[in-house]
Amino acid sequence: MTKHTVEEIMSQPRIWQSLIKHNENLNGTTADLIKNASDHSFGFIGSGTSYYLSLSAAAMWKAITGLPAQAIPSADIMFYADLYAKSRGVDSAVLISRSGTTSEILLAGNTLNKYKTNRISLTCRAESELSRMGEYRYLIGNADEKSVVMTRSFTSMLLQIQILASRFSGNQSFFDQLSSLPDIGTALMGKNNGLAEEIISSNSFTKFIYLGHGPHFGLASEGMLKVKEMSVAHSEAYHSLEFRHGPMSLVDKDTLIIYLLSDHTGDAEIKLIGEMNALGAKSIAICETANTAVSANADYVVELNSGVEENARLILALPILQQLAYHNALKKGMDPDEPRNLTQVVTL
Ligand code: F1P
Repeated sequence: MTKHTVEEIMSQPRIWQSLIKHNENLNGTTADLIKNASDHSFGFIGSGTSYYLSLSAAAMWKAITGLPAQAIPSADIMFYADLYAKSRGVDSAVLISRSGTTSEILLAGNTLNKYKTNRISLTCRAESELSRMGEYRYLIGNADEKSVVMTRSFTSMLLQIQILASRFSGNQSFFDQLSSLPDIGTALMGKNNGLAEEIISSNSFTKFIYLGHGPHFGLASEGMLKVKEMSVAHSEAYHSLEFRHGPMSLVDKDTLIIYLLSDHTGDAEIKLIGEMNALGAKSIAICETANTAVSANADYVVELNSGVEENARLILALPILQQLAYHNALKKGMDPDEPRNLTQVVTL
């Protein structure tokens, strides 16, 4: 069995560090983009993992820049372009794709070109069609993966968008907080080393539920996709309190619920942990710091202790989500590097 997936997961702080270093100074591309798009409404567009990345990116972008923003699945641009085109929606579109060759993102980019939308391409693969598309182009070559399943490409492309948000808003403090993530990530992965394996090996989960609000919903969706792709598990993602409105009927003793706790929901999400545990679920709470209520209710707690604001620390939650998926695959005798039914690139 190859080891691409685990190596790519573990390499994330190093890749983040090189990205931060590359962006230490405001580069010409970004300076020009800011000049032309400082009052634009933004669309963040992608497929699969890159769409889930867009969900978190759009929420973060609105909070940090104050500009309107929305996440759009690439195929929606193909079929409903007029809903999103310049006159009624996005002035600038960030086209996100690790491979840069996914059919839907390329079709979306070509469609938006007809509407004269300002296009910003973001990919991990040089020489890909997307890397040559758009009025502004960003390439994070060392975040690419050999694996089918995206891990470091997700966190690195999201970090690149966070860096852009700091430049758009002239918020050096936000950039400085982002700059601390590689060291914090390294420490976190060291501290939590073995935790995902312990959680998976000491339980027999058949259902995985990921919950989060605001910028955390995109992360929850990505965690859901990882365990599905790597281990063919039944997994679902919801905005946390939405789970009570019907989907909680699924909860039983074989259910693991992962809560990506927000700074904004007060006790509401913590109360939900207790309610779902009472139905038999086990719970992992991922939070900045665990208060007594979180510690009393959650079976497992992952404290980020980042010291940075909510929209700066988003990517820190990903390694544990990726490792849960990885170890669930190994427990089921599957090879995370060879996920069932999947290919690295989806072409129509
Ligand atoms: C998007 C994607 C991935 C999925 C698989 C196939 O790729 O759908 O989300 O895990 O790798 O491709 P991309 O457009 O970001 O290259």
